[in-house]
Amino acid sequence: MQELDKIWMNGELIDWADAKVHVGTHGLHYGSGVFEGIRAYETPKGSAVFRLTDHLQRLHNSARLLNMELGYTIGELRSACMDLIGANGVPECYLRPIAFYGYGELGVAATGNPIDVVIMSWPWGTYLGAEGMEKGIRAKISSWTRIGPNVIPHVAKATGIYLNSMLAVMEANRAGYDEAILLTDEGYIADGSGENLFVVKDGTIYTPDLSASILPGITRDTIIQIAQDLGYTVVEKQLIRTDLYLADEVFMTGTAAEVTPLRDVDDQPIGPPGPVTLAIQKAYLDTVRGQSERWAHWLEYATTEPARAQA
Ligand code: PPE
Repeated sequence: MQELDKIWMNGELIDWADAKVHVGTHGLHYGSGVFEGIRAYETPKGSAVFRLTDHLQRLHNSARLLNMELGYTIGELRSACMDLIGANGVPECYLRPIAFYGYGELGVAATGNPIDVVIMSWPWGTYLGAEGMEKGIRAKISSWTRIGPNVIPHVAKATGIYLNSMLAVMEANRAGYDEAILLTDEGYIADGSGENLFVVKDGTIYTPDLSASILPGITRDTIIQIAQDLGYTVVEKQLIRTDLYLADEVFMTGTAAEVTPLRDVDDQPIGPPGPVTLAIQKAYLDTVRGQSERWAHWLEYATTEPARAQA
């Protein structure tokens, strides 16, 4: 990870090296935290954070589901993100707000533990590799089932949930694949370890509906709107693994992964990235980079004009 100058921690911008917690932190022992992943892009009008308010709204929702009082409004966190971008001077970066039950008592019930709220930022290139973005990645259905609505609320972007993702992606990587696809308890397609999934068949786009155990992805929502705008029909419904094997095109979406094509699933070839995936990938990248008037309202410009990072 490339270290930058500052981290925002509990209301203050502090030096990167000083952003520490005690080993007795509740969140470390029990995974009791919530987080976000947000990208800021360099655009012709300066650094713009993509759908920042929507991400912070999801952070608030996640916190609510873990009975966690963040102590900062969405507006305050929004200003904190902007201040951090300005302080670090890197216009194109990944932002990682995280809130967790802090140091106090140990024991599972977190009653009385303080809540620590932190925002980090650092440059993060392509999630699944530049080659993956261009040529497509290889994915494998995981032997791990996606956590379901009565296990941990999957609607929350909670830190503990990511053990599920970690096991799945490590299993896939060890077997020689780039990414894992998790199925729900009932066997329907859920999501990747860190992405939502889309299937293209006979010109129509399909994606698992929100009642499947998926994270309600902000990129997913973005892609649905962009695809409809481009004239495609998007159907949200339960999908099964053979829908992937027989698909014309499959792609994954996420803040980190952006729009990443899949070239095979479980060694069943899907082929090189197809026309629908490529059209949507281009429209998405144009949108986040401020090249699209249509979706300009999704860009929230950093208030301070950050200096370019020193090479
Ligand atoms: N599903 C999962 C399980 C997930 O983690 C993400 C985001 C998504 C779907 C897509 O959500 P959205 O970013 O709102 O479109 N994964 C984040 C974390 C990745 C990581 O490795 O850390 C991300 O993309 O930032």
